Amino acid sequence: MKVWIVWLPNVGKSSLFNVLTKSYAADAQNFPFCTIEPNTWIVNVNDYRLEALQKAVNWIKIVPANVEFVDIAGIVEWASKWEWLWNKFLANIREADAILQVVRVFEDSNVHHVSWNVNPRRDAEIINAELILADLETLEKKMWENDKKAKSWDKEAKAKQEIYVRLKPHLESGNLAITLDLDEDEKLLLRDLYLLTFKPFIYACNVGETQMNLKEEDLRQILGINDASIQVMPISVKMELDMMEFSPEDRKEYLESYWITENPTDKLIKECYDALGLQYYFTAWEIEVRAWTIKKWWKAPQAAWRIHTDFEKKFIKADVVNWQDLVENWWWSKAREHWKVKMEWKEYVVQDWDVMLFKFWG
Ligand SMILES: Nc1nc2c(ncn2[C@@H]2O[C@H](COP(=O)(O)OP(=O)(O)OP(=O)(O)O)[C@@H](O)[C@H]2O)c(=O)[nH]1
Ligand SMILES: [Mg+2]
Repeated sequence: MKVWIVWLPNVGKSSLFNVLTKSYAADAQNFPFCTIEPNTWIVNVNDYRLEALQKAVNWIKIVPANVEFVDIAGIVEWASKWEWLWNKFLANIREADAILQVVRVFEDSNVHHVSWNVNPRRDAEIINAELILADLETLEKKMWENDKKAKSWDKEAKAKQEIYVRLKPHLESGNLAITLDLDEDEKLLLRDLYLLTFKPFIYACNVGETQMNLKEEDLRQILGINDASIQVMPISVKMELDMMEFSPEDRKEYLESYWITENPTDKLIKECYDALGLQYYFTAWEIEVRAWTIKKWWKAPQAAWRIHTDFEKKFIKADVVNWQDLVENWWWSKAREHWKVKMEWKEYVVQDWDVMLFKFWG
């Protein structure tokens, strides 16, 4: 699962990439188009619950979930007219499972802005207009092909045609495909277009240190984004860069001096992970405490499949305990004694706080 970091040039995309990956893998310098070739890195989804479980049961190893980030070249107004750069961008970004937009909100006259002044709402409109234009082009091509099929009474093509006809004016009025009102079946029919604005978006507002306490509503207002399905959060890349070499304790103290209690990078990584429609459950057995990535709403046998493909068919039942109950009781047997472990069957929908132990045939 890949999250692409997108926005105008010189806004801090590569710096954010370095911060998220705790590396200096991406070249981040003070000039536009510093990045041309994509940088890719797999990042752990840190979760305090894994550490709590590890401490409680005293096992050696933690295996967290992970997510892949890709840092790319900036896009500019009329990017679609710069053919070589634009085609490269499009060919790559279609692979993205979610798009992380890094918005420049911080003021710093030493850092050049491609539009000369800081105006997040205008910039958001520029970026979205380019993405929407690309989608319109894709849609128009597809409509043309699909109309031919629809004429020959292809049922699916007919259904698609109806959706396309609604989508076109929606995009033309400057709206993202993801904000079109569609039911689940209709959404499935749109999937094969790989539209850029149909992917989940997360806005990371790169703010100055003193703006870290801006609320989500304030940021939404600054950006002019009302849709609740689009995540918006602040991060100060500069502050994060300053903390790169800090110990966890120093980092905590530094953040607290700005009244920040939650680790902003961990929070952003988790937001991206959530936006991908993913969640995890835990296993805590033998030598390791581990987070297993599954899709939201997966049932117990599918969750078992993540561990081994055979396990879905061989699934009998699962012992399920809330991570906190396992931590408080220090061990499965104690948790059982206190009636904290439930037995669940095939239809059980796995929850984000579950620690699971599966029983199989054979
Ligand atoms: N003051 C300040 N400067 C920042 C911040 N984030 C990034 N910068 C600076 O902005 C400049 C550009 O940063 P990059 O991370 O290279 O930006 P980019 O978006 O990857 O740029 P391109 O690859 O050219 O599109 C660098 O000089 C950074 O040090 C920030 O939060 N505050
Ligand atoms: Mg860059």
